[in-house]
Amino acid sequence: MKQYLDLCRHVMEHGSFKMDRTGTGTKSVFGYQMRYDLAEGFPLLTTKKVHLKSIIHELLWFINGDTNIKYLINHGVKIWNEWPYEAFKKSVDYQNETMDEYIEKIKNDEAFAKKHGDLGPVYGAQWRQFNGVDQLQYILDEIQNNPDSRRMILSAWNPAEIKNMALPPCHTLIQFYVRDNKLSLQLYQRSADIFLGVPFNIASYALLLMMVAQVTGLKTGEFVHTIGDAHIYSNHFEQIELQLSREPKARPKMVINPNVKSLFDYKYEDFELKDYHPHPAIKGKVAI
Ligand code: DHF
Ligand code: TMP
Repeated sequence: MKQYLDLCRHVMEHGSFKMDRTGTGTKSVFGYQMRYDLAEGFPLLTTKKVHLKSIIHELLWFINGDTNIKYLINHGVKIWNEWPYEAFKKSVDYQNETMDEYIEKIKNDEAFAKKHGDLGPVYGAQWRQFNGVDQLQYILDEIQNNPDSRRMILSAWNPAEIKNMALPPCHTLIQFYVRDNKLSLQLYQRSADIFLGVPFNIASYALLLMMVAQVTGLKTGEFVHTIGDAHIYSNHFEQIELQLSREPKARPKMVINPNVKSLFDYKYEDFELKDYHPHPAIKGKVAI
């Protein structure tokens, strides 16, 4: 996708060195915006293979209001493992378990999972019960009853609860917009790991937009992606350059089971990706 490659090029060329919380070091710019018209296909990167299964399960997990990694682990999704494991290592129950042993315990021991698999009140909790408010239901009601509204906002950033979260939300705020029977969504992402997080974030919010459009009877418009600190970690430069050297392929298509009528009824099997022919996957370390 040209938009993503332009972002990579922009940060590689114009980013300034900036140290960060993880001690890795980044090239960073402040403030950047991309637009994806969903009529042109599903915005999943083709310059590396992206693991869509993780993205779909993570999104269903958010929508269900879940914040425990047990659901993800049960479905073979590993992307959130590091953060609760780091918290577990600091707890009194830690007895030098490796990551694999920790994951086995989450799988097999209900009480252990409850105590040590939760990320705190992260996305799912805020989406469904921000101080008691079901923000997703509010958005659905507003789109149906008051589509011209300029108040269709969902915030994951809950200042009073940040201290209880394993990682403060990176995708902090979204706004919906309806015009000419088309639904658009804009994301404000405060902090963006361009190599690892961003390909997931683009596909995830594009999918959420399609899912909400289907259940509200609207067509899909644009996904607008606005970023605060847009950074490439110093140990991802090679991976980014490799992608810049690759020729992007045509965008794949996402087909969603048209029989689903409620946002809360979607299942993994309701999604089918077609015509995805990406370049090979590229590995990179995640900064913890
Ligand atoms: N921390 C940092 N430093 N960067 C992130 O992107 C990030 N993302 C988080 C939590 N903390 C983070 C949640 N999202 C991967 C992708 C997204 C994600 C976390 C991790 C990741 O490791 N992706 C690999 C493996 C994919 C897979 O196993 O499915 C990739 O190659 O895309
Ligand atoms: P920070 O809390 O210090 O900003 O660190 C969070 C890191 O995770 C940062 O590199 C951004 C990245 N990130 C994403 O890019 N997308 C995501 O969805 C998540 C959860 C994190």
